[in-house]
Amino acid sequence: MSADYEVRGNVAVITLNNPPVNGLGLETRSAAVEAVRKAGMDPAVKAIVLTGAGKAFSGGADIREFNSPKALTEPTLHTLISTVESSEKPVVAAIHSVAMGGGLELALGCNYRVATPEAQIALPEVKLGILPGAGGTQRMPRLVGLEQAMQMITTGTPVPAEALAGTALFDEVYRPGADLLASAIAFANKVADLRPLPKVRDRKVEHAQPELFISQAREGIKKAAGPFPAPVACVEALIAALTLPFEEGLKVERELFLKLKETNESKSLRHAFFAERAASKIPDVPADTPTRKIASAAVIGAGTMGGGIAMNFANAGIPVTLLEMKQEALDKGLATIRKNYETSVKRGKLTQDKLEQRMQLVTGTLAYEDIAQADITIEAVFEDMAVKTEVFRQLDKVMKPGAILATNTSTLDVNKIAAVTGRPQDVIGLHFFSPANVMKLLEIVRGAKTGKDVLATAMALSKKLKKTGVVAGVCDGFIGNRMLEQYLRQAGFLLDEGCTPEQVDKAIEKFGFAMGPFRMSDLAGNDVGWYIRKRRAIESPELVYSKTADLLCEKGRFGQKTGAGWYDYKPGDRHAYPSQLVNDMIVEYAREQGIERRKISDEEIIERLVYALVNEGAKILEEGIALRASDIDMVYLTGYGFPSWRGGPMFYADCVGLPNVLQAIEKYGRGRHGEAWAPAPLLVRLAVEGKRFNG
Ligand code: T1G
Repeated sequence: MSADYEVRGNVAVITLNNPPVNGLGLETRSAAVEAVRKAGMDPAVKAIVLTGAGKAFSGGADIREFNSPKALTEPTLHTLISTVESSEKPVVAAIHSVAMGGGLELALGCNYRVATPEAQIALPEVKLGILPGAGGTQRMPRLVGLEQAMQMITTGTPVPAEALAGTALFDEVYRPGADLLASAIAFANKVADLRPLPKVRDRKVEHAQPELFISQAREGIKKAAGPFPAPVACVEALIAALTLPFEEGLKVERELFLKLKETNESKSLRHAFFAERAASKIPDVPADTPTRKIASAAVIGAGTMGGGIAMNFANAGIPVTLLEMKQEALDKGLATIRKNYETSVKRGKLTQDKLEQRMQLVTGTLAYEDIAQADITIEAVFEDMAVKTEVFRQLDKVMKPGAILATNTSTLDVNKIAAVTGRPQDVIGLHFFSPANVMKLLEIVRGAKTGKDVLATAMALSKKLKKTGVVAGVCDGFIGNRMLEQYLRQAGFLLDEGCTPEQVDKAIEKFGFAMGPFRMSDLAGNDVGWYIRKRRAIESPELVYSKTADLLCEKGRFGQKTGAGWYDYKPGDRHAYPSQLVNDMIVEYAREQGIERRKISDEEIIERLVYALVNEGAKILEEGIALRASDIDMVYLTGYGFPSWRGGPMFYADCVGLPNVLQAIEKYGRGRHGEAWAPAPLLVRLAVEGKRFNG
């Protein structure tokens, strides 16, 4: 948590040293200011090199300090940067690996910058709902020009240093493998006596057509920003850089930064940043738990899910074998994979070479013996316990010792599946979300006997597959689908009581969901839920549903795949057209049930759908099925299209205030099917104690 100092010849070397990414927390800032001053006072020192220890120059301001007084405790990041900028001896920033956010802004305050070619350069603050608040919006356009600066600041996308080698940002970008520190010291010696010292603030921001830039930038960002205020503020800060003197531009940037920091959007995005990283931590599985090698995989079932899962392995460079019972199904599955890749090539997201490379990694077979040596198998057959247990009996017979046997079940009991094998410690749930090669979420379902090394391996694999792995305990629906069940029950009741499918969908999509429940169900297939409700009617007859979904399926309206569902569809057109037939069916059903339909507000629709998620989430948390509230948020942010600027259902409830959520739940509990609204004891307790789900 500091900055190291040493003098080599006439050059002072200051090394930021706050693992893992040299976040510019208070201690590090203080040590760095101290070191710059020390170098300034040492007559033997003619120049200063500033660099970072370990795997980064610096990942930026320490985001963990944002909600604490430390962020504004001197020396602030501004003080550190002005200390560097006002140094009477040249300061050279030597950048490797990562220079992001405040870390890059610190480098912009130096007189010179040198870098390794692959160093990732970014001002990613916009991804946290803020903007570069330590001069980045004023200095970056002075070095790389307005358009490049706007692209980097409004998207937050990292750029390798070598891509910026031709700009004034870097005085040197060394060849791969060069010794950065030695080169930087040599550079520092070379410029030690050059005066005046170059300062970024002394450069001008130029543009051939400033007025046009301003109008186009403002117009363009409004469309791109959606509900997020930060990108719009980024443009205003850049316009200040173009139109105002440096110091005044800094003031505009500061005001915008302080405003954005307090928005719920930014708090939500910062919450998600840490939630994603927290999810990979399993309290009783130490971070250094040995993991099993995963150099090959096999997927059982070449359907939509199986094919998508196989693509994840091919994308990660892991050879994968698809196993099917019939050649026709296998051929169809392999052809679908190739077609998916061809679509990516058409969209320019994949090269033809990459397509061929990935297809080389995907093979097919009809024989279990052929997959015996795979390090992991993932079963993705029909969602039926008898079918799945038969597959696991086969796998138990043929798979090599130590192979991980995973099931992609979306609701079934992983313990029952494990019980049919002689190796329950090797069995785990890996619940991918459709389309499996696209959706980031991976629910890692821990069986009662799943080995800790298997769990650690699954979490490491989720990162390798670029998924967000979230550990769930065994229950019907794990985390996401168990909560979705209550969400869909409310959606059905809303139809009975007065809504149409499009009214419910529009309301929740206005709240920010990517897709409302009825459009989503038409996409996934209404028969999926139909099958689950039939199973539930036997297992949990007390669970009451609106019958409209069953009536829909009895008419064969399974959704897009049958050209009709809650909505009507036209061939080749995925647009959902409201269906008079379905709307009449809903009204008729309510009449038969003696339900007096009423006008229902969007607010009620949103509360009933979102608080149904929150209430069930609280039960899941209390039962220990989810390890932490932020895990539940990650499930909904990465698997169910919950609006990212609201931070997930549990974080959103925290922002609304748990007493307000509880009050609404109690109100709905006094209405029709009030039994569905029995408040979770944890929610009641936290609301009474004035606490939050997310600590
Ligand atoms: N502050 C605090 N902790 C951070 C951090 C940061 N800036 N960046 C990473 N960490 C933690 C992270 O939570 C994790 O912790 C560990 O470091 C490894 O992270 C004024 C105000 C740098 C590309 O947005 O993009 O500067 O889980 O797993 O994959 O304008 O971290 O181990 O306990 O992600 O190698 C702007 C955010 C801040 C960059 C490294 N900077 N970080 O990726 O490691 S705002 C950012 C990243 C700012 C100024 C404003 C990545 C990375 P733990 P990791 P990685």
